[in-house]
Amino acid sequence: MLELFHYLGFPEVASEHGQRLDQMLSYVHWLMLILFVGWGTYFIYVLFRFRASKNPVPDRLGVKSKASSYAEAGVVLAEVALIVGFAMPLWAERVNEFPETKDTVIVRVVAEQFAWNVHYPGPDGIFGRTNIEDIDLQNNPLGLDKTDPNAMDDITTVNQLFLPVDRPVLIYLSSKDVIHSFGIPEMRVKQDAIPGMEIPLWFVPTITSNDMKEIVDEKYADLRASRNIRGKDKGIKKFQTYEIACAQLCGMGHYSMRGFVNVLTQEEFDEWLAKELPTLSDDYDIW
Ligand SMILES: [Cu+2]
Repeated sequence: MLELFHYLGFPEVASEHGQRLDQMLSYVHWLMLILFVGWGTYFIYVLFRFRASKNPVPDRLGVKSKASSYAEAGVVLAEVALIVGFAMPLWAERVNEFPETKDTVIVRVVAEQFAWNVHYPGPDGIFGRTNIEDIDLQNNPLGLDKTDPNAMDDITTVNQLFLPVDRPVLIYLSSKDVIHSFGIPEMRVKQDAIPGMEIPLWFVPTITSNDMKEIVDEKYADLRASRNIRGKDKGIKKFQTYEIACAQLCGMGHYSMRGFVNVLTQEEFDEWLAKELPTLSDDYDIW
């Protein structure tokens, strides 16, 4: 079933919980397929079996067999098993069991029309204060208060989220204006960003952007070759890096509200951090 999903364009999975979520999705689709075929066959049988030409007089007693009750009970049991056994534990883990370990990467993401502002707390692990009055769309979209000592080592980026692989990521998501939705298809993550609320979400990326590029290139090489008519890759997009897609229609520029998630190895991530940090302390006004 999962192979079929992928053939139909389902994105690759690149997070820890994503694997289990896909597995559950596959079970749901198996159940739906069985129901579709089962009920469809039964419907056609009934149309034939009780056709008017052979049954001119209605039978007022109806069906006496218990078979359909058993079938329905079976369906209910299967659905309860899916909800209680798979869906609820998975969801509970997403909303109750936030990572609290030391190696958790904590980031704030603030959506606005039409960009994703990313805020890292820096080495001190404390987010600098932000004020509405300090917001300057060009130079300080987050309104970071530059007089706050905790803000000295903070890193901010626009539309670029850098994450190390295999470490839990905890994102505090909010919005400056309207409702947006933070979606990374490969991470199986999607969460509305709501003004006035700070909503936590978490996941563990398991494949770096570079590795994913290789996986996707390899996987789609044949498909691309077969569809490559007159030099155009028909409908097959090349993977560059993971993307944050805004999944709520949030205004005229919604289509352009695209961010990038760079999943790096720990060394690459440290390099990136080291590169960002001195710039901030040397020239504090670059924001
Ligand atoms: Cu949006």
